[in-house]
Amino acid sequence: MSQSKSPKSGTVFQLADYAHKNLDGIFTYDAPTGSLFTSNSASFKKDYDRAAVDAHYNSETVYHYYLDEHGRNSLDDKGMAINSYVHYGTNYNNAFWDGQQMTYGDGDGSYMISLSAGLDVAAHEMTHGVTTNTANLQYRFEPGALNEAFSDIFGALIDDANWEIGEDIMGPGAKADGRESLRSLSDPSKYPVGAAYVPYGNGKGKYPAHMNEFYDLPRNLDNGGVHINSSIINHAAYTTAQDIGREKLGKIYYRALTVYLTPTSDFSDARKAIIQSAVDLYGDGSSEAAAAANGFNKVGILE
Ligand code: ASN
Ligand code: ZN
Repeated sequence: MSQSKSPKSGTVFQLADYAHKNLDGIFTYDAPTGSLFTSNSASFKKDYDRAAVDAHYNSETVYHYYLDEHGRNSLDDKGMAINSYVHYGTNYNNAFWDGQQMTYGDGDGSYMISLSAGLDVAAHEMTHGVTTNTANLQYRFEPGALNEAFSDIFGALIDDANWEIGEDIMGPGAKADGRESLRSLSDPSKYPVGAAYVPYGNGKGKYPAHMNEFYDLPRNLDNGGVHINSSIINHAAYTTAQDIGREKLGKIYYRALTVYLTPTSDFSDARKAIIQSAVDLYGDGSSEAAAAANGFNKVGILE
């Protein structure tokens, strides 16, 4: 937060943070006006401030994770500003990275509440920024599902209380329907996919946890299932973490994303990249390399 004198109303507080060395800053904006979030009081206590404070705080946490765990200075590793827009649209049940910045909806209050309240949501969107600047996985079919999976996996590593995505942003209506989170890495198939996707799967209509449940979707449905088939990779990562823990999982997957994967990498390429990353970091024949392979074996990606 920074403070400045305004000629009209005395002191104005802004969600603008210049305190991090070699970082251009962390900024949070009001989407309807496009201007930096401001308040006349340092506490930002108004209801309308809540979403902005959450986005600001969560993006700093994600920035610190990448810096402290991976030595990465912001999304581009060159200290680019971290910009977030809140209060986007009306009853908007989503958040997105648009290639340059994060945007969060308020939710409709029933299915979802303000999306910036989720640390895993912020981490998911910001990881899209890391991916754009590294592997740059194409956002369709298997490369797109990998892109989505890396966002979910780092979302779950950074918001490390559980292996669920979105548990803090589900609204009362969703919860009444048994939807406690958006996706689960530990048990993807506990949730149904949208009705439009069902005919392209095995008929059960659940998120897939194995290649034998892969959804063969056309490009015009979720870019060929990027948010659906990602669950197969999510579950591989979860399985590996059960063997070696979250920290080593993060090291291995970060190396694969930033060193080996390319825009057209598919699931088979991901298996190779992730096992190779484990070998690089922990050695050939290490238990970490075995755990990396075991995760992919579990979900039926065998070569
Ligand atoms: N929240 C979604 C995502 O980050 C929005 C989208 O589909 N682009 O993947
Ligand atoms: Zn995403």
